[in-house]
Amino acid sequence: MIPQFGQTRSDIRRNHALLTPESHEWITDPDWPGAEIAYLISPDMGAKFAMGLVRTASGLNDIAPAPDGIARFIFVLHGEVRFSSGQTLWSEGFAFLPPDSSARLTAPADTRFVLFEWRFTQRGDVPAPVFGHVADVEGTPLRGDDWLMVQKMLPTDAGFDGEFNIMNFQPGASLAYVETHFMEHGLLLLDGGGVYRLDDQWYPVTEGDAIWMGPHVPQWFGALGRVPSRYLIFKNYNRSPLATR
Ligand code: UGY
Ligand code: MN
Repeated sequence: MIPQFGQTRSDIRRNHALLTPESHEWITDPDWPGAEIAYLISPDMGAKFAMGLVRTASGLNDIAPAPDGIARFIFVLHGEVRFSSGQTLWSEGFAFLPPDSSARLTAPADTRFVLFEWRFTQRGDVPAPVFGHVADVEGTPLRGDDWLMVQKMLPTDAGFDGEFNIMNFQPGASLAYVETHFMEHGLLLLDGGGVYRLDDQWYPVTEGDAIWMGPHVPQWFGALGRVPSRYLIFKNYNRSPLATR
């Protein structure tokens, strides 16, 4: 890719987007002193959630919780993230912070993580925070295909309004059919690559690429190459399309 001639693999459309690293715009945000953030997905493009990559320059010290009503999910890519509630996460550690969480966040220099934020749709009691590590999450075959294992990082009970999964594809494995569903996705490709079909486009994708899939967008992935592919994926879940978000 030669950006000096104006090319990018990024492609932002009405109902989906591919966001590739060479086009990331890193900004500062007064709510995150010490960080640079590339917001890749936002309500401005039509999504009902935000997804950003956060990297620390000098480090983060005692970052305040999200505004009222907003839930957060944090997935550590590199370095260390500590919470005032006592937990420490390392690479591939994750945290779900419900909208009423008071946990504050600290991280040393050279830390990178993915940040999701969304307006939480409460049903019954607000769930407690969840902390964990991908290596400790059991995988299950997607629709019986053991070449496509899904690790669900959050419990599936009715209190949760979304799911965060790691999808693990053996080389050559693919989604069984072209999915079309009202739920949205935010995705970060962690390893490997392949071809992602979004609407009527087929995109070559590789590690570090991010994708927004809007409601109802036809979607399919086939893993290529000689190593397994993995992606982190968010999906609003457990709520009817008419539930307010
Ligand atoms: O959970 C999902 O909807 C998932 N199978 N979608 C996807 O990987 N694009
Ligand atoms: Mn899907």
